Amino acid sequence: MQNLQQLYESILSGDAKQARALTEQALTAGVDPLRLVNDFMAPAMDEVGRRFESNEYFVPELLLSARAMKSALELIRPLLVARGEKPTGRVVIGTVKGDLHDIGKNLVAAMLEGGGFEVIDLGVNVPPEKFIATAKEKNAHIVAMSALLTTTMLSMKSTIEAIKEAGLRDRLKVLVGGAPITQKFAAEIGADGYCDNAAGAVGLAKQTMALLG
Ligand code: B1M
Repeated sequence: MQNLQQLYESILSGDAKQARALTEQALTAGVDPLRLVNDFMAPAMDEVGRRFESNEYFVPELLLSARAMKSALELIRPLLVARGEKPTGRVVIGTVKGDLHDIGKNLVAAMLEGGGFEVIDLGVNVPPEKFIATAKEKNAHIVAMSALLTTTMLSMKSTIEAIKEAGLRDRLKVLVGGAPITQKFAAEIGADGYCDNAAGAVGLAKQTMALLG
């Protein structure tokens, strides 16, 4: 569909107004919101990353594309959330300390809500003590962490260690994700699960709830 390819282009060029208008048109025409994300919006952000890496784009372009992506996602998020059924469990989610990337984390949060979870979103740059205090206060079943930088992914390890020290490790499960994270890294730091996309996070969280009994 011509318009959907334009959606990809508008995010790539950082045109928030056009990205939002095209998203609105596509949703009105009945296009599945997840298809918009997976087939056009996320690939556009991948291309933005590739251009950044090869010095074709710099931080201002990154910011413009992120703004266009967020603007389009504002229309999609409520639709993903509305798919939800009864609460399946309570998840505390955040992007780890030192990391300000939140587009993927927001998608995961929306999908989890849509999958029936109660989600407490702590935002970005979340230190271990904030994950712990909130998990305790809200009696969370799952702590989900996102990291996009190779330098901040190590915060996941320190958060898991802090959860252990706080005596909460037996009471809750820890899930991790984000572009630089792998299954191997997740296992090394002692996480209970990893997945590489927002839709997969729902299945993973449901399987994890089953383990809690
Ligand atoms: Co930055 N950035 N960035 N950035 N940025 C990356 C991550 C980078 C790979 C770009 C590149 O060089 N190719 C690179 C990291 C390199 C590295 O670590 N080795 C990078 C860099 C270097 C930086 C800065 C250091 C740049 C600078 O200032 N010199 C800086 C760091 C700031 C900080 O965090 N302290 C920085 C800043 C920014 C912006 C603020 C400009 C902006 C973020 C805006 C925002 O999020 N509000 C930004 C952006 C947009 C990107 C790229 C281009 C796109 C990220 C994105 O939104 N992807 C990114 C390149 C890339 O990833 N291709 C890049 C789309 C999103 C849907 O995917 O977040 O991967 P993602 O989420 C997926 C999955 O990973 C998974 O599900 C999501 C949906 O399917 N998932 C989970 C994510 N979290 C999960 C948690 C789970 C489960 C699954 O829990 C269970």
